[in-house]
Amino acid sequence: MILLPDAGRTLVMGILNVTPDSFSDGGDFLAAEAAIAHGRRLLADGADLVDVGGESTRPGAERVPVEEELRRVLPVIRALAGDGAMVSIDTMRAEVAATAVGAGATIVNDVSGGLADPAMLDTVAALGACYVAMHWRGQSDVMHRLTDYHDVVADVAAELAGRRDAALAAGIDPGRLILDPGIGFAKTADQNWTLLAGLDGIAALGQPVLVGVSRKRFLGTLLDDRPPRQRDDASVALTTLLAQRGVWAVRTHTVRAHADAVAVVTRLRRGEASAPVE
Ligand code: PMM
Repeated sequence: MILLPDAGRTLVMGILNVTPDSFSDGGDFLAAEAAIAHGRRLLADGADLVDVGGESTRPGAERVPVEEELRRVLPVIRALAGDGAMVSIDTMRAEVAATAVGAGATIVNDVSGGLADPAMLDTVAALGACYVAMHWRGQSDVMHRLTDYHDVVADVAAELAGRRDAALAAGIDPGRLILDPGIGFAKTADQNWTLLAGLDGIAALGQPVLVGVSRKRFLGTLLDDRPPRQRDDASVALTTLLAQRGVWAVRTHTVRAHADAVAVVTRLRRGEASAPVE
């Protein structure tokens, strides 16, 4: 039986984009061997799980055919799961989710929260896999136009509650369901900050929360338009704050620094618990 991992601290999910056009990996890991080696490095650096994706979701990205998505991810999942690693599959397609779980993935990470493929929720329920439902309003080519919110925290929470209810109605086990506010998806830079500040509103939905901020554009906007790889220190700073707020996991490109940040937060918590009462 597949259980949701729980280490008593924030987990670190390492990103493995097996795509030629990922804005931050620049296609370095297109070849399966290189992708597998990178995945093993993420694990050696302290990743608790590796998120393997074969389709870019960066703003403006076009969809890839399902056969190509499978061709990219399957050898990588087989190798890493074969090593004993915990693997999630980053896909919006039920067919890819089912094939990936057959190859050893235990978590389906769906940035569309079940909206892109009507078969997704039933498929995940039948697989008995863990499921990440992210807040999403539309595909990457149109999402920049879908940023109208009355109150971004309340609206994202309400829309995610709808996805939670749909997932549970399809038969996904509540103990295997994770929610994600979808930082950078159909949100302006300011809306991302408001949402992060109001993350308690997402946690109040009663499910573990995953957050992905690593190298995202809103950090570039904050830092005088720095390119993705120069946003890593800011990403770690955010992870530190998110770990302090008890998120279930953070999704990141640079695992070592994020795992260190989580270790610091966890140790400091223990120190607080054992501090003498004045
Ligand atoms: N972001 C990206 C891709 N997949 N999955 C989840 N659950 N949450 C995210 O925030 C998320 C995701 C896009 O980022 P990338 O292109 O750097 O992988």
